[in-house]
Amino acid sequence: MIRLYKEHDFRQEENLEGLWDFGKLNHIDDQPHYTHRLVVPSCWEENPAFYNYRGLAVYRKQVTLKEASGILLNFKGVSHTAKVYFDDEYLGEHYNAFTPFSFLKSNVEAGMHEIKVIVDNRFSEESTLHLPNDYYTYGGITRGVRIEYIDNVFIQHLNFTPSYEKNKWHAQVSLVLQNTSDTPQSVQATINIANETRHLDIRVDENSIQVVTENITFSDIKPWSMQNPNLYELKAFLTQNQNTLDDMIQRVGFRTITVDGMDIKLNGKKIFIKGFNRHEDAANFGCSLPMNMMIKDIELMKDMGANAVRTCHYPNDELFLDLCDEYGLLVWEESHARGLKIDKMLRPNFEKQSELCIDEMIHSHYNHPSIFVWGILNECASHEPEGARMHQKQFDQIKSLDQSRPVTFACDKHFKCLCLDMTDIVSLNVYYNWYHGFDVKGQMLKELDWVNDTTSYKRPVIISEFGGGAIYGYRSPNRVKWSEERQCDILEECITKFTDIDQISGLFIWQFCDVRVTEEEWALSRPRTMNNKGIVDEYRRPKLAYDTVKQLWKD
Ligand code: ADA
Repeated sequence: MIRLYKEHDFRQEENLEGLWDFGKLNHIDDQPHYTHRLVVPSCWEENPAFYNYRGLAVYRKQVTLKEASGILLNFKGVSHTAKVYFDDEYLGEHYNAFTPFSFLKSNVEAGMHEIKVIVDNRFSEESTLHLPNDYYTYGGITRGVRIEYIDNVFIQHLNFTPSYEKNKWHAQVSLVLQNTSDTPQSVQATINIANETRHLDIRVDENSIQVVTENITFSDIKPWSMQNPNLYELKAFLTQNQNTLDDMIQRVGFRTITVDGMDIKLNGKKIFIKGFNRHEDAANFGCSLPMNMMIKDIELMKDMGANAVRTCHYPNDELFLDLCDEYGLLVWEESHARGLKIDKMLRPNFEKQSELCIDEMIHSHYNHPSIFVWGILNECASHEPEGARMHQKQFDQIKSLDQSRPVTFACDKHFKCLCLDMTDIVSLNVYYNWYHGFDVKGQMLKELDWVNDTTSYKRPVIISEFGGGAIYGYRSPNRVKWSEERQCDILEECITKFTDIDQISGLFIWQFCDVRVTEEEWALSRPRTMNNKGIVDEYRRPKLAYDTVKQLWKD
């Protein structure tokens, strides 16, 4: 399953999940030799022949068109670089495992065709976001793939921006149309949501993209909230001379997220975030989690009393975001970056790879009501002038794409960061009593004094990471580090003390589950070559801290 709901009633699409031909490649120009059949979506590391394979590989799939048509080849995620061919015609390349991308091809004739994808998960100077790290870069076509059949004028995006003024719900609906023909096209668009319908006559110039927006005021709306995550279907369809050309459905929610003084407000009411940092990683699935695993994770987080999840450190699968919309779980979605020092941020590809990730993240995830904040650049060089320039540039890019959500980044450059004033919400990664021994409340109050001295106005603070490691099953009466007991002690003290501080508007525990890390650079500081700070292990087996968190957050 690619999405939780049907995005089209009219547009024909085919889900291409299933077994694809697969083979390792030693060089990009090698003739493919298909030795295996691998499931799409999945990680090749789940096949015993490729447990630790970091390299090039090729996938192949045949598709049959019943009639001539334009096509969109839609990939939800390929880890980490894809080169896509259609009948051996090179369509293009995409970098980054965590954002969706599409290739368009007009006038494809009826009959059998071949899709070939060369996948690369190697580390190199050119790969500035996927590098040896405290999480694993898997290999493969790790999220869903589908082929969509389009006419020469089709709907590229359908965006929904809710607002609430003068006791009424309003929304700006924007329709992005693309005309792939060499002649201007006049079409009629119909937009329907919550018993409101609008008709628009639109002319789209040849080979161009046209954006039209419509402002609608509503009566009798059920808002989206954590307790009542009410969703609506926003539908748009295109006709030309009474013939239907295309359609698109987006599931949306009426809610507002605002920052007011030191408070984060959902629909005008102050909220306190109780969240987990969650990598997309599980035993037997790698980063390619099926829907039942996603639901299990959400149920476990909610069982512990959480109301939020941070997609550390990259955009998540749209299916997971659909589930968060339905379950009323708030999401801090983050563009892809973790722990980059200034030399890594100064690599030639860094800024364009980051910019593309942000662009694709916001264009594809804009409509999810569960996303309450956009995050960037986790623990990067925010204390360096050049690093600060790049933080500002990325925040400016986000604000140009979305003025409806606050922005933040998880900072670990304590007492020396240059970027806190660029945020709407300050977020701090602190590992009190794991990496450093501190008087938890005293140290946090000291840090907040520094935060308030270096920012132009007082704003909400989120503790975006805190916690400690525990090896599942390691119990010790002396409560030493790596015992489950010590993890409980650290979490109990931090949750209790941080919650007691008025300016702190939320907490994200590091982390929900144990995850695989790269052996390079990380194995010696990560027992099992895993990050073991999970509250559950990679099999979702709860550690002692599960009940500690549940008592504090749920009970
Ligand atoms: C950092 C980082 C996380 C993880 C964590 C840890 O805060 O943001 O990705 O590496 O430390 O486990 O030490």
